[in-house]
Amino acid sequence: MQFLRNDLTDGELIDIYKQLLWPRLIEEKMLLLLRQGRISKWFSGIGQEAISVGATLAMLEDEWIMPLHRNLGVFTCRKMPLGKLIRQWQGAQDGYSKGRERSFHFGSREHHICGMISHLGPQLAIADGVALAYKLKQQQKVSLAFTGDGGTSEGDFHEALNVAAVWDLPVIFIIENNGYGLSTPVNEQYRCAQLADRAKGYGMESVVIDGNNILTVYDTIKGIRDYCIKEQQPYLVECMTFRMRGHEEASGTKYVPQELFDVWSAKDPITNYENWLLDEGVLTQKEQDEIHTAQKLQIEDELKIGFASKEIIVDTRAESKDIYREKLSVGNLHTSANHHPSTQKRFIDAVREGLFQSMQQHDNLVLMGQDIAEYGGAFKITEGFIKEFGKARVRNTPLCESAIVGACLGMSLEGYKTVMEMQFADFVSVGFNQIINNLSKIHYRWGQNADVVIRMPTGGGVGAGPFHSQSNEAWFVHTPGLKVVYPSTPADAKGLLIAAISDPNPVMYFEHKALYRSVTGAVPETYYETEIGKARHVQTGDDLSIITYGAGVHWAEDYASVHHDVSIDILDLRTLLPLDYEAIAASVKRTGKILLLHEDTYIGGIGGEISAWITENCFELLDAPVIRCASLDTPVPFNIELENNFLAKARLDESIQKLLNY
Ligand SMILES: Cc1ncc(C[n+]2csc(CCOP(=O)(O)OP(=O)(O)O)c2C)c(N)n1
Repeated sequence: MQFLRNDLTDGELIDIYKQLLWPRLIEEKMLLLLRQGRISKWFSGIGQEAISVGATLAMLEDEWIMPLHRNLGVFTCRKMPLGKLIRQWQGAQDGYSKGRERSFHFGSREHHICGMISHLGPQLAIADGVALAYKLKQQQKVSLAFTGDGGTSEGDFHEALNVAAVWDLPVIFIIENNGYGLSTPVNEQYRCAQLADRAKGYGMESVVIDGNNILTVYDTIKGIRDYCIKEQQPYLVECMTFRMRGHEEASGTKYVPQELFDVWSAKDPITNYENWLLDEGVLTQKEQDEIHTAQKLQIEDELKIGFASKEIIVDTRAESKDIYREKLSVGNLHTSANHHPSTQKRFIDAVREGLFQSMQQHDNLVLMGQDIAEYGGAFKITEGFIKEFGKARVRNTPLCESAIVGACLGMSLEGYKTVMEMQFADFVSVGFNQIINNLSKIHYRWGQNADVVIRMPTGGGVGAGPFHSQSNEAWFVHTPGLKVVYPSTPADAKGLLIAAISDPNPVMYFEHKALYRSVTGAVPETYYETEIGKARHVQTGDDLSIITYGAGVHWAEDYASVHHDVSIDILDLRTLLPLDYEAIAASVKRTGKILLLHEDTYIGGIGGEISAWITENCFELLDAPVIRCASLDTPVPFNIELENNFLAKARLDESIQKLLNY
């Protein structure tokens, strides 16, 4: 192995040696502890240390890195104390995630390390978001993300690299090509000669390097970092290396031919570097022994700290509280005082006004979506926005929902707010993982918030067929950490959008397409918030309550306006997560007969959840079973007659009569 010292001093070469050796010795100790049953699981990076260490040392300390499960060297080079790391790996209260995360699935703002989720690929687009933030702030910085060879087969890899190229982002993508993805060898993973060749297809530069040579990795990444900053471009680096142990310790290495171990043992990154330092006279044998001894002693000391962690105190309140970041300032709430002056506005214009005023209010707010810039979005909500706010803040995105949600999260890491427009709520399915597993869980896992709003043009009734009509709010209500809002009036459309944007948590904002141009109402002209988590009592009645939201509110109101013989109480939920249980209970108390009405399909719709809650908590107040009126359990059909039959509205009268006559 050829080492090129360039202009590194002896002191710097020795420092690099210490940083390289440290994760190896830690791992060797961990493997011992694993065999003794003192730790439960270990993902080994033995043989690959030069990549994590060389790359991290080449970066500034406050540049974000997105590591994976074999990157202990990233954590140690960012000077995370080993004692606390051990607590983290044991699931202790005083680790980096309050006992909530395992192995390397945690991050730390202090160390500019973004914690991975198990799904691997999602890390890459977060790096895009961070790089975009650096670019918008005109900082001379880059972000860096890791992937394995296996991870390059994920769609997230393609999306993230494409976005980085199209947006000219200063991101370094490192592939650690260690020959296997779990047990799958690379010839069953991809067909190109080198993974770095893929860069050409994205329009970015790339290089293949020896990932076991610490000075090569360090020098290459340093140079690439300068390039990315100067040229404002991404770069793909393929580091050739080998995984010397199993995927994780329990899984073994039987599927790996012995010759490969022999070849790669000779290329061990630490022994080779050590020998070179000795040959060059940079290090004496005595100094090398001293460094080993000192590090081993330090490990023993840190182990004592690590294993002396306090017993975990289980506190359910703290568990629930930490799913959301607390909102520090309460906004200008929608009250009768700020109701004036108001103007009659269509629902769509209210959404637009809420978005526009939020852009004026928050300099750090950036909009992202397909066709939202010059074209103004599929529904023209952002028409004219680039004239006012510029293309940097109103960003057309390539067609890649997953990467854009990930990029929004990356922007949060650097203090930005983002609103992403899903062109149709249906398309969220291809961005699902980032929402469900990253945005929603990140605050609970390691205290980082996802300051992201996803606008979801939703619902049927417009003859748009199965993939432009779905009601999918229930998917998100089932995910702790998200907030789900769903306005039915223009005033709430504006107020809830403003509230969602000023909230530091991830909010799914559903806007019903059929209401856009069919509903008009008084909308205050000021910048105001409709409080998230509070239902609206639409009208009082005695015979039965309709608890509903979105289009359902209008169906209920229309019904009540022509059926004067029935006295109907109507509650508009406005927020589906968290639910306003107080308002629900009050409605049950008023009538004792509850109809849950929603456009979503019957099985698994939120009506089932609310019904269960009412039965558990308000049973004595009921005069009849809770009844659900929902759409049919079929996809949404295209033909308008079929769609009308599909929608819950077709069964509203029948459901009301059933309840009244109980
Ligand atoms: C989406 C997803 N599918 C499958 C897995 C299970 N899994 C964990 S690691 C791994 C192999 C990853 O291989 P590679 O990207 O080459 O990284 P390496 O482990 O070799 O460092 C697999 C299949 C996962 N974590 N996430």
